[in-house]
Amino acid sequence: MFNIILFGPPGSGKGTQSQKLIDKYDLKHLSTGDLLRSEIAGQTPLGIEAKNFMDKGQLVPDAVVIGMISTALETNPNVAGFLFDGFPRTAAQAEALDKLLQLKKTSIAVMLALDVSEDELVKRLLNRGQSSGRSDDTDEIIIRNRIEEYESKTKAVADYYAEFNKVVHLKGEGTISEIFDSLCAEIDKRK
Ligand code: B4P
Repeated sequence: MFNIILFGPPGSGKGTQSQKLIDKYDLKHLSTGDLLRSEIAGQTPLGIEAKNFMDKGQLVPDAVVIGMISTALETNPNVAGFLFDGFPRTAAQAEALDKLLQLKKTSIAVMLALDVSEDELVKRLLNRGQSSGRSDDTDEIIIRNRIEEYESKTKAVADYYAEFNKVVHLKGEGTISEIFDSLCAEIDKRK
């Protein structure tokens, strides 16, 4: 199996690039943001709990997202690999992911981290909010809160994988296809 983490702050292009990468490399896309939004749409107890956090721009509790990923790994036993998008977002999630992958006798090949300036992130998310109607994309205070959560809780996840020499930082500003090409170049070096 070939497993990748696509990493970066909210609005850095993880979701956008994931769609293109899964097509090219035939990977199973696991986006915790998408999984949570589908629980919210289905008005499940998990979705109702998660919505309270997401609407404030806060991270959803670790136990909730780790449980979702564990289920997703179990229900996809025969894939070529996973593309993790928006997960792990805390050190506890990173440790849990390593253990889950060990059980499957596999590991993370590389973490690709997209670097984007804060002004550009806010601009992109407000822009998406106008068309998507996503409640966490329409209010600049909530967007800034998400970026703060990233700075205080998520950024350290890159340090965790850096200890194993698994992190590559890439410029996340430029056209979508330029960024896609630089992601593919890093993946192709490792496949
Ligand atoms: P996510 O769904 O993961 O969303 P995101 O980080 O906001 O966005 P993403 O990075 O995928 O968006 P993209 O840049 O592609 O998380 C939402 C919430 O869910 C979190 O705040 C949290 O509450 C919760 N959550 C999710 N995972 C969790 C976890 N593991 N633990 C706890 N809580 C969790 O797109 C942004 C915009 O930029 C788009 O409009 C796109 O078109 C545009 N764009 C992309 N690339 C561009 C480029 N190169 N140039 C210009 N615009 C670009």
